[in-house]
Amino acid sequence: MNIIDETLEHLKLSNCNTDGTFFQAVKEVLESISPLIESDKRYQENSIVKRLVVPDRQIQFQVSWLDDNNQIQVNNGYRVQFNNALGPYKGGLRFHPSVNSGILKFLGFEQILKNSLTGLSMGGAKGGSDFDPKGKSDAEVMKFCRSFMMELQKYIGDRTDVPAGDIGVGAREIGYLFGTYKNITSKYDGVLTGKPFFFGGSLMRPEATGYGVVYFAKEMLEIEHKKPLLGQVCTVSGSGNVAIYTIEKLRDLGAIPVTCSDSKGFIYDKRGINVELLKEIKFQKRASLELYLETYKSAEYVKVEDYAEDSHGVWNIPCYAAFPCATQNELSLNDAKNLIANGVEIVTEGANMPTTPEATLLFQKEGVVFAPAKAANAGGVAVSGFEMSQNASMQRWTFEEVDLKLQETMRQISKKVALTAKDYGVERNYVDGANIVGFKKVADAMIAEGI
Ligand code: NDP
Ligand code: 2IT
Repeated sequence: MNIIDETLEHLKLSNCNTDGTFFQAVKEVLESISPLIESDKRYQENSIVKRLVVPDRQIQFQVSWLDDNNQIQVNNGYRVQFNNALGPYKGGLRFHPSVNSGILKFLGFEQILKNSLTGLSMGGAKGGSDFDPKGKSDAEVMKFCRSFMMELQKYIGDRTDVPAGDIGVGAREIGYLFGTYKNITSKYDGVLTGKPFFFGGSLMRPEATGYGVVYFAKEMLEIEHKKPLLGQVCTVSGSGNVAIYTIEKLRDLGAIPVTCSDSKGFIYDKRGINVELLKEIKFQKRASLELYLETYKSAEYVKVEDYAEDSHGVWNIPCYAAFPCATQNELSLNDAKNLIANGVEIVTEGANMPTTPEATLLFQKEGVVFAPAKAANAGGVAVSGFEMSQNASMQRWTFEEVDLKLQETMRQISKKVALTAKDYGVERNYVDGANIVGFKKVADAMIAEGI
């Protein structure tokens, strides 16, 4: 048995759910890096693969808080500190009812390689809670965040572990979490990124993931000698932070993003989504997308209940470029078939692992350019890295400075990924390219640092 099969077997025996997202993420990475493991014995001699798939530590804690009716509510809180070979643990916090330790292990594992790809000094981590911010008052969100941070603050620090946002955690939550950390520790340091600008955040961090996704797609289209985004119809799923700024940048570059979605349904607006209205609905009103129809009666709204089986409505809309930006496994094999039948040329992942393994394989087999999340959405954490630099040096960079650095980061990642795929005999397989580049740097650091 080779080391890859041995590691996967070992995970199965250690009660890892083989149908879960963590196993899915690990399997993909290990399959990608097998040529590297075969060609360089150091990785086997140092048991790097076995060590990489086990988190350094997982913290689980109780989060009790008082709701607006003075009833005690109880949630689970987590932080998975996966690997710090390249720098302090770094990665977002997700507040969503579906959160459990398996999902956070998948996200933390992906984060190690993503952060490595940015070229910055950041290890990989993820955390969060099964708390659902939806429908809660600001006071309830604040009380939850205070209780969550009471425990989390024991394990984080600007040189130890630096959390940020993810699903359900935006500027409001980061503000409350930062305030609590500051109250408890009396420290005003860069312990969280994604802070609002006026108290230490980086300009462009809110936009960074979505903008970076579009910059990455642009680079990949150039590498592949395909038509640019200008004038092209694009489909986007999700309507949160990543989706909204993906739509905004697509519009700025002259593309026509025609869809967005949430957990209840999707909007199809042939003239292009009005991003200002979308921001108002989602950021200010925190309402359902159906509200879009009140302003644009000619747009279409399809409810989740009306989607065909094993299909997500957005992916039935013909497009040149598709951008899944909502959540994991939201683009199925059926969706991939529909997109291909409708002529899609490029799929760029904004969310983490939104495409199922079967759908990914089909895109690659059919020659669709497939830009994987850990490369394509690395712009968010890269600008988090820039925020850490600014906090540490007490400097503020301008929007233009951050934007230029972000564009350069996405360019460098796309080049490295494409070149590496070629060097390892898997030209155009950007999944393998990204996994090999990301892994190699972490693995070399782990060897150099010893056990
Ligand atoms: P938000 O909370 O801002 O938005 C999430 C969006 O996805 C919402 O439209 C939400 O709909 C939808 N969604 C979430 N869960 C589900 C679900 N189970 N089924 C259907 N729709 C769902 O999160 P972000 O935009 O920050 O994150 C989106 C994705 O991007 C995630 O995969 C995240 O890990 C990834 N990511 C985020 C980064 C960041 O900087 N924020 C950086 C890199 C990746 P609804 O409002 O109805 O719940
Ligand atoms: O998945 C991700 O890269 C994020 N949620 C952003 C993490 C960060 O630390 O900015």
